[in-house]
Amino acid sequence: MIEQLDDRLRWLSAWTIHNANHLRPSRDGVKVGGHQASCASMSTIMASLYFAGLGPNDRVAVKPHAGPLLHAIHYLLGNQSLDKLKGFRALGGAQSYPSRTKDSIPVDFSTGSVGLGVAVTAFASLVQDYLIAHGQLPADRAGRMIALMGDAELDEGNIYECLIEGYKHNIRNCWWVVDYNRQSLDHTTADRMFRRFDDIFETCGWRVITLKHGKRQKAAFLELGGSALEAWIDGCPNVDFAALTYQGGAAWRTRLLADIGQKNGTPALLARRDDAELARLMTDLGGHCVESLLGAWREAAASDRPALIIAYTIKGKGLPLAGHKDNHAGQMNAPQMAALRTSLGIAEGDEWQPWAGLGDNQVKALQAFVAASPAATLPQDRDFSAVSVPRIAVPDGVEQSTQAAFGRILLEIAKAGGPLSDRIVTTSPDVTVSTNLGPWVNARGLFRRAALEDVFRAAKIPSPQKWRGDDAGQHIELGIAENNLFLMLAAAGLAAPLFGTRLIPVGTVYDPFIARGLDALNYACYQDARFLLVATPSGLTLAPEGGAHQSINPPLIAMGQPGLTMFEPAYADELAALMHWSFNHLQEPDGGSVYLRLTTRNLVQIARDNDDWRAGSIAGGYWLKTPGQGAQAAIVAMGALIREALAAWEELSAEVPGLGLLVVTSPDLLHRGWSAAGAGRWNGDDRLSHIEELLGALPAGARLVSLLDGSPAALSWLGGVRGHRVVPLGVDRFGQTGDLPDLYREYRLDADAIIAAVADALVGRDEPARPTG
Ligand SMILES: Cc1ncc(C[n+]2csc(CCOP(=O)(O)OP(=O)(O)O)c2C)c(N)n1
Ligand SMILES: [Mg+2]
Repeated sequence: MIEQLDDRLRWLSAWTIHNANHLRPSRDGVKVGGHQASCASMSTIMASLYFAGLGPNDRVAVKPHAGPLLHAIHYLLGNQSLDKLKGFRALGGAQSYPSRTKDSIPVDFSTGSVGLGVAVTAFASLVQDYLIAHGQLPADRAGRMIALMGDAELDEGNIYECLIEGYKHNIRNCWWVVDYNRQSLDHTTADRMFRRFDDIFETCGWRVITLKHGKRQKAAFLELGGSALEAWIDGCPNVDFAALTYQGGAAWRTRLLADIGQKNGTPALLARRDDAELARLMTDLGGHCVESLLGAWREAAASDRPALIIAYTIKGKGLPLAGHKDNHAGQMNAPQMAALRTSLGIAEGDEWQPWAGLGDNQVKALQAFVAASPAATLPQDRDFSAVSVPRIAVPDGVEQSTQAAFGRILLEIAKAGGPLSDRIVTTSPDVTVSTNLGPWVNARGLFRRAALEDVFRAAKIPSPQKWRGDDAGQHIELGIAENNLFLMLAAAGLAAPLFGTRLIPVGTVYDPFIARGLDALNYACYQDARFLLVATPSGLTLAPEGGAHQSINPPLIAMGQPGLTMFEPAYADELAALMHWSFNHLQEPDGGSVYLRLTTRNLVQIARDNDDWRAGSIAGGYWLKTPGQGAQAAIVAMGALIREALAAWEELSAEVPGLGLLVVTSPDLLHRGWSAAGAGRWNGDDRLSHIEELLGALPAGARLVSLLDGSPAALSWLGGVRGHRVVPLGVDRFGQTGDLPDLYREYRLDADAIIAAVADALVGRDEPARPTG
């Protein structure tokens, strides 16, 4: 049965790709693409897993370029429509790579950027254990978090960072199944890695199950001359094996006779098989052998220790592309597709019929088998309820930094107890203390499945950090690898749909090192994981720490990142309002994740005489000093530099009548609102965006001086909103060590620089000379 389903999957995946590339009319001449060889490599693995090996709560990340196989499985199940298959890689059709958010079939984890879809399963198994330990998931609902991966994914560094972290946390119920075809995109892979992966994974506590030979090969090895054949296969370089696979039976025979023809029994062993049978034998590797695969699933299921299953395969198995080193994006031509179709007994015109070419009884038996298989009851996204968010009090303190305020707000949440505090799970890549999460951890403890004593405390050695660890703890301590932070946030941020419990993940990181985990951050957002990212300290304001730690471009990164809303508050009351908003936003159906860019710089807090700032700061900005009638200019400032902006404003306000001071809390929200309002106008919606409203308070000819501790481009676009000329101040060179007065002067961020910029703008000195003539 599974062999027949394997054939169906291989056919349907190839046909889906063929249809999209060669039969569907093309309007633009752009190659559609798709990976027939990568699918054929994995069809037996997927057929045996989905139709036999999966448990009821197992979740699977599917190798990106095997996406068409997943669609084919759901097509056989009746979950995927013919229209979507025909629309593979077209707008609204089946996605190129499995997507949680855009595919209509259930996709447990999105994949696409290789390596990340693998590692996220390790973190998902950690999240599953966290939920079980916290009584939020019954232990008997635990499933395996499974990654079906290409062997080239083993080259990604994030795999090994995650392996180390997984070992530290003693993860379980995680399987990684390697489609070990020894080919990547460009070429065959290095022989020198043979058995190295086993060593690496075993060292990290994994069981390694290797499926090298299929049952045909195993039987042949028992024949006279078979052991010579086995030794030859085991010693054959990857590239030779691939080339011979492509060349086929006659080439295998010539080579084998030349290499082992003198061994006792081997010529007869070869002679008993015609070329086609010999080719079948030589490519009968473990990953194409249903019996071997079923055995592997059973073996892996026998323990909850993580398992690496190395399934040897042929890239393009069963297709004329098999083994060719260039087959990654290779596609069969029409005659080759027709030959494949005929070999499966599928009549022309019946290509999309799920069971074409099979007799009635066979079809009935297959349908019954599929209906009774694990694929018929795959876990769906779970229902979950929202966590109510209580009022968040503003921390006391005439002078405080946003980073300190963040730590105090979390501590108050921890002390207050209640649903929000119970669902928050914090995590940090070795910067828990220096991002001010320490007090929260003191209150809520480290998460450890096995209790961890606080040795320093027991020995009465004074320390502000009192960290016990047990399975009730709520802080997941990570090593320094930032990439793991984002994969952790991705997994915890999917707890609601995957496990039915909304977690509120809060991750802290140094702002410049967001860049270290950027693709994983993008990956988390791409699949709509929900979390709060707190990045601190930030900017040149980190003065003595120097240029390697001073972040410049994160505001631009955030503006370019869908699914993530960035704020950089200046005052503690803004932060409290924004955290309240964020905890709700990351739970809303069409909400998203939030990034708070915070600073260690103390600012004197301001007394508010009304509440307008609150709605404004959540919308991205507000007038701290409303411009007067006929104002000639306004200062626009963000975050830590609000102090310099205020000082400049005080000095200038007498001379520049009506001078305004706009506090921007989110260039990201303002820009998105502006773009959306522009798009809305095409559709007849004339509503103004928040920034259009705000800048509407200024006369047309007024000038803006913008200021942030980061790339000036994050605010310079403001000039495009209503046509006000902008002088953008900010950081566009690497920073250096220094104290704040020196650095702010050097980088033109101090009050004098702002005053000079306003003066220049008013007399037009900032304008380029007009062309003459
Ligand atoms: C991070 C990243 N880099 C590059 C690519 C482009 N890419 C897609 S598949 C692939 C090779 C994959 O080889 P392997 O994982 O062995 O898969 P298979 O042989 O099964 O196709 C590459 C380089 C990608 N998708 N993601
Ligand atoms: Mg490969």
